[in-house]
Order: sequence, then structure tokens, then C-alpha cells
Amino acid sequence: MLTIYAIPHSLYCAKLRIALRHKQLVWQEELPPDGVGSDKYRSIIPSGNLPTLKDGEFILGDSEAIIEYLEEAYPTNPLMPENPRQRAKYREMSRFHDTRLEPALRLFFPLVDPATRDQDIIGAAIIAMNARLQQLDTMLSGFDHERLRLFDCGYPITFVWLRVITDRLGTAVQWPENVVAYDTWLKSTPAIAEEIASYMPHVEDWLAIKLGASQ
Ligand SMILES: N[C@@H](CCC(=O)N[C@@H](CS)C(=O)NCC(=O)O)C(=O)O
Repeated sequence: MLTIYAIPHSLYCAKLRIALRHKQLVWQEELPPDGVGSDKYRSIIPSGNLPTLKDGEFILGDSEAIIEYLEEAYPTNPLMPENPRQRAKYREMSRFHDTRLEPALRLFFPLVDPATRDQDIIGAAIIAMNARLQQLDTMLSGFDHERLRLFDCGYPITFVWLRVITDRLGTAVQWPENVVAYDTWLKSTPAIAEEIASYMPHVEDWLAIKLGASQ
């Protein structure tokens, strides 16, 4: 049995669950013992990363490393093609999510709490996100969407958070055409639809805590 250490509202944990669901693997989940960043959890995985996979005695942190491992160890319903150049492009797309788009989303999280909300910073976060969405739009023009791929696991939950947070902040980003079509297709795939359905209550819980009495 595969075990993942995860916390409910983590988008990288959701990214990993999309891959697990697509590959039709069975897994169980545990919270990090003694909490996020605890010494006990760091004795299991020194980086403290969530998610972390336990497959027997084998421990592996980082969603991308874990999905690549699952792809090789459990090849059913592959997320990667055979062609080396296509594989490299899938990795490029996935890393664009992890190192460019999602960090732009992170700028919004502290802005949800009315106590730390700042209109100038919201404006800067919108500009940064619009630039990343435009870049993604151009990158997506090289792809048709037929079956789930490595890089499709990260984007849908980032899009969920972006829509929910900008809506709650009473603002909006510019969603380019290819990105809208991509988001619509992602949500139509079974693994992503299932994950979003089980994940949304955790998004709402997080928002309720951050918004507190101001909701
Ligand atoms: N690149 C990492 C990023 C994961 C990440 O940022 N996880 C957060 C939770 S969403 C985390 O580990 N938080 C606990 C910590 O940093 O100690 C991955 O893909 O797994």
C-alpha cells in the first residue's frame, strides 16, 4: 500500500493525488506526525516537504519527483510519452507550473486575510499573474489535449485557487483563450473532476478561516 504524507489544503498534495487517481493506484494518507515542520516529520523526510510518498521502506519528497517515480514504478495509464523530446517538453510545462505560475499564485494567499490585505500589492500580484498566464497561453498553443499528461496534474488546482481568491478579493485576472480552453478540458477529465470535488471543501474551510467574521 502506498502512503502519502499530506495536508488537506495543499495544492501540491492535490497535484500528486491527480496522478494517483489517473493511474488508478490505491493509497492511504497521513498527516505529518506532530504537525507541519515538526522534528518528528523531519526525521522521516529532512526537507519537511508535503507531499511525501512512502512505498514500503522507500521515502520520497516533492510532488514532481514522486509522480516521475510512480510513472516508472507503476506504468499503468502512463502520464509520459516515449519520445525523449516530448518527455522533455512535458517536464518543461510542469516546471513552468511549479516554478513560475504557482509562485505567482502564492503572492495572493496573504492578501485574503483582511488584516494583511493591501490594494497596491493586489495590483502587483494581478500584473505578475497576467504575465504568467500570457506566457502559458503561448506555450499551450503547441499542445492538443487528449489524455492526461505529467504537466496536467499541477495546473487545475492552481486555477481553482486563482478563481476563488480573485473572486473573494473582488478582482480578476485576464484569462487568455488557450488557458480557458485548457482549464475547461482539465476539469472534464475524470481524475481531475474527482480531485476537485473532494478538494473544494478544504478550499472553503481555508477561506472561512482567513476571512473570519468578514465573510
Ligand atoms: N516543490 C514541492 C513544493 C511543495 C510545497 O511547497 N509544499 C508545502 C505545502 S503546499 C510544504 O511542504 N509545506 C511545509 C513546509 O514547507 O515545511 C513539491 O512539488 O512537492
